[in-house]
Amino acid sequence: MARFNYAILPLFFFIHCSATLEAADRPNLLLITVDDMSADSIGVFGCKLAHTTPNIDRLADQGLRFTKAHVVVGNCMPSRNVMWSGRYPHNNGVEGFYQVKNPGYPVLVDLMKEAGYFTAIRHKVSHSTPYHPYAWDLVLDTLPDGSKAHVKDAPSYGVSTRRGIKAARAAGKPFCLMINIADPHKPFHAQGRRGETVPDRHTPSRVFTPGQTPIPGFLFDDPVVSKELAHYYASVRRADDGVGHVLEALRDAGAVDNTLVMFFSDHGMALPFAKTQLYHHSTHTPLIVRWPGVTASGARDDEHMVSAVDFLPTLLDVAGVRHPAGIDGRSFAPLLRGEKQERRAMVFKEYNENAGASRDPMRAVQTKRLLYLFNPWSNGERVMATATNGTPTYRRMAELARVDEAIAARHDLYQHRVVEELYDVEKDPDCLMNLSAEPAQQQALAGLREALDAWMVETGDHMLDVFRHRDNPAVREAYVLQKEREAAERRAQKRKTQKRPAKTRKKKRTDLIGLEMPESIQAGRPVTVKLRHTLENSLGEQLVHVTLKAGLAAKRVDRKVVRDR
Ligand SMILES: [Ca+2]
Repeated sequence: MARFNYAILPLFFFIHCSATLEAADRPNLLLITVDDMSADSIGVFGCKLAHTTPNIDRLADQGLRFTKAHVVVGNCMPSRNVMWSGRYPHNNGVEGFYQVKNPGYPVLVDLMKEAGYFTAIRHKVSHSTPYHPYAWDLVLDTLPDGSKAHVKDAPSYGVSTRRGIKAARAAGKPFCLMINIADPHKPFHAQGRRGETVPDRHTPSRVFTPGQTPIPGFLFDDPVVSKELAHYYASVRRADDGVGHVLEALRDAGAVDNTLVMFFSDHGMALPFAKTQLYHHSTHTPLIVRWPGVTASGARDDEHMVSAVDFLPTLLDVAGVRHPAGIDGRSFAPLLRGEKQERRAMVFKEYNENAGASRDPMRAVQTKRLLYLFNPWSNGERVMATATNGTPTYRRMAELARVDEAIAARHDLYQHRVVEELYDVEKDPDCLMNLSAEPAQQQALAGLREALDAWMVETGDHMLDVFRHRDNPAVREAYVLQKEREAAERRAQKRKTQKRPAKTRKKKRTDLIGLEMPESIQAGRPVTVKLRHTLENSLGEQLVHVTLKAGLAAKRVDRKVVRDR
């Protein structure tokens, strides 16, 4: 509490005076998120594999589901910060995985606390607010015996929910509970680091075999991919188990009738072309809202496009709390009541940097039919750094690219992209056919560029100028280099402040590895580096990580894990 944000106190005062509902009249809010789950992994959202999500499907049957909802960002911390600030990344400052202290704007936890709610959170605490620890009344990461709950333990999410509700009741307040389930984030159920099957004591209520799993159209049919997807879908099922435990805890507490439940995923699956991208399956989120007495059972909204930037203003409306100034989102509360809303024909999407502070900025606008992407980082040489590079599926794609022309083309696109992409997401949701050069699409393309320009102006996006000069490679490159420098400086600063005191640092061994480099290295010629190492038996098996970094920004271009043979 000592670090409470002074900058936003005047806003709180304003909100306090204008609140229209008494705390006792407000519904409880139960926000359930899953991590890295594609929308179409869920039964009611069209999963081609049966039995992945019985609990989530049941929730959808009892509430309203939005079939055209999207998150703004394809990776975790930036995506979640959009939701709980109601601001796009370029306005909330959380463009990557770094903290923003004294952000100068209130987030969900501030606003709900001020409105009289008891606020509690399970998991993803540091990713759900601009800095950590934030002002939650209670963090639910520990079990009643004081031990830390395992994030892959589905029943523990029920335990956390029970504890949160109990604490809110003891405080005499309605609750705003955010339960962030860790599945199907990597590591997938029973999947080892190299894709092998390993023991996993957190068993889902159902597992799937490689032959059963559907292969997303943006990937390719291969035993390695199929095996990885079997691990993924078992993790989807384990996430669903977690949702079941959370909803059971709510039922047991007798709180179903006065609680709004909102369910969604923070972005798509952690495989190539989904997570860390802005493609359709990267951002399509399985949004479900069950608000007893308000949402109709089994209702679906296929008409309106809603965005995660709208979550905060919507929840503020539900709770009768006045919106703070400066938010980008717009409440879709009327849609919960089954009404219609104008200006819900498109959503805007934004990506800036990955968890390793590598910058590959992109912007996108999506309508019900079309998706337009602008990728200024694409210069023909730069390789996108993404978390999905570490997957067996990616390694298999790189391997097959050497012998299979179609996979080689996909691999090249994955690594280098092109500056502009246009997809017909109605016919081609996997985004396989770039239509940006099609004469028949030029009018639609111009309209989308115009819409993106207007959004950049309206929201004060720092990419506006480069977007307007998108045909000039030098302008694009200068922008990306500038952003890479800023990210590198931020990372250096973070390392400096995170350095542990000398006494706790282990003394490094410097005598185990020797490198033999050639006397001279010529561009374009292969380089042979000899690695000599002397490993003591006591160290057991070791893996050698070889990372190739480019330029002064030390941007990672490739990384291999080498096993001693
Ligand atoms: Ca995530």
